[in-house]
Amino acid sequence: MTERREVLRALILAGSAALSPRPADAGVRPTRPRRPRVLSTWDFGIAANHAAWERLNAGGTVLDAAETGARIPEADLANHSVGKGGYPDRDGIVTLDASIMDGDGRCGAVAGMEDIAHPISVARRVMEKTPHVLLVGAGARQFAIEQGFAPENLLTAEAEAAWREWRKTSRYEPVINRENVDYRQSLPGGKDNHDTIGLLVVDAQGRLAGACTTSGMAWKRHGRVGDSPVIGAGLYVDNAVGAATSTGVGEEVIRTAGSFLVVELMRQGRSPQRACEEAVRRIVRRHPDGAKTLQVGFLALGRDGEVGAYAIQPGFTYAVCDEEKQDRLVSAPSFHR
Ligand code: SD4
Repeated sequence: MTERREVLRALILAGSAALSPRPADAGVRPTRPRRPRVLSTWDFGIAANHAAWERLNAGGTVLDAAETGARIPEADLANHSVGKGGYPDRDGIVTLDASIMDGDGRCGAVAGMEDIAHPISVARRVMEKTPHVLLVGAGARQFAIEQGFAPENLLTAEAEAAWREWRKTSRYEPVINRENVDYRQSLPGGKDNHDTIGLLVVDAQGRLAGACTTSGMAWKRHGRVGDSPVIGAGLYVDNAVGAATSTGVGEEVIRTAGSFLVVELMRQGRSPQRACEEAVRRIVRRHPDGAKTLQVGFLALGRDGEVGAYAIQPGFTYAVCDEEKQDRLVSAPSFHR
C-alpha cells in the first residue's frame, strides 16, 4: 500500500515538473565534461589557434586568447583578407572590420577603420575603455590613435598590384571561397588566401569568448561594412550556451542575424552542428536559385566544447586546437555538394 502511494507520488511529481514553466535556458542540452578548445575559420586558423592556445595555457583569459589568436592573421602580410596586406576597396583604400565578445555579453567592434594594423585590439579597447560597442571610420581611427596605436599604410605593394589588375575590368563579383579568384590566382600565394578569421575559445570552466577580423570583401564599395564587426551577425557569444562566428558574404549573414541565430538555436536545444545547419538553410531558403553562387560558413562552439560547422558550398575549412591535437584542419560539411 505504502509502496503504491510512493509510486503515485513520484508520478504526480514527475507530471508537475513537466508542466512547470520552463526556465529561460531550459532547452540547453545537458553539458558534457568541459574541455578547453580553440576553433577558427579557414586554413590560416591553425597558426591563430596555436597563439590563442598558448595564451590560454599561460594563464590568459578567454578574451586574451581570442585577441592574441586574431592578431596572427592580422599581422600576416601574405594574408589578403585580414589586417595589413588585406585587399583594398574599389578606391584602393584598405578598411578593416573587427569585433570581440565574451560570454558575459561584453563586446566591442570597429568598422571601416583605416591605417591601424590590429583592429581586433582596437575593438577590445572600445569594449573596455568606452561605454560604446561600435566605432566606425574616422572616429575609430581617431580613438585608436588616442589609445596609442600607431597609424601606418596598410596597402602593401602586392595588394596594390592586385587592385590595379582588378581595375582593368572593375568587375565586382564575389567568388565562392575566394573573392575575385582570377586576380588572386595571378598572384604568388594568392590561391590559399581565404576570407575572414572568426575564432572561438572555451576554457576549462566553460567560459567563452570570440573574435572576428577582416578586410572585408575585396574591391567592395568604399564605406561598405560586412557582418564581421556586427555583433550578432559575424560573432555572438553567451556563456550560458555557446558561441558562433561566420565567414562568407556578410550581407547574407547580417540579413539573418546569423551568429545570434546559431546561438539561439543552441539555446533551444540544437547541437552546435544542427544549429549551423539550420542557419545555413535559412539563407539558402531566401534564394530562389538555392544560393548556388554564394558562400557562407558558420562555426559554433558549445560551452562544453562541442563543435559545429556548416557552409552553403564545399570548401569551407576550420582549424581545431585542444589538448589532444593542436593543429587539426577539418573540412566542414556543406548544403551543396
Ligand atoms: C565580409 N564576411 O566582410 C566578411 C568577409 C568574408 O568571404 O568572410 N569574406 O562580408
